[in-house]
Amino acid sequence: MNTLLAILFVLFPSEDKIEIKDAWMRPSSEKMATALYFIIENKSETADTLFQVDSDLAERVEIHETYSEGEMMGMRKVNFIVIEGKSSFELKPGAHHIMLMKLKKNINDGDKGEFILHFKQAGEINITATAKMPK
Ligand SMILES: [Cu+2]
Repeated sequence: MNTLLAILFVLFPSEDKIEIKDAWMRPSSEKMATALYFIIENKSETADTLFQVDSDLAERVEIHETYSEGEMMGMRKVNFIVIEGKSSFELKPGAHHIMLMKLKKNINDGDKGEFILHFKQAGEINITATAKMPK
């Protein structure tokens, strides 16, 4: 057995504290914007924070929330999302989402995209999202 690997397993148990489910994004076109959605499940006792998302698909990636003030509906950038311990948080249309701006290429129905999610506790998590039309 690889000794380094054995040491790493002792230091970092492979038990997943954060699980990402149902990652999907809206089809869109080059130079336009689109949104990425997923469910974050925090299995640990302690809260974790999503503070950055990286992608090669877009020139800019931001964490957004949707807000309404009186008659006004809009969305704006937030710096992070906190997921309390033993709970889940859903990014979905009309709520929090990951905004992909200035797409580098078309995203067609069925296309797959790779993303790196950065959490304060869980570190980097790689996910794959599939493009599909919202229901
Ligand atoms: Cu947005």
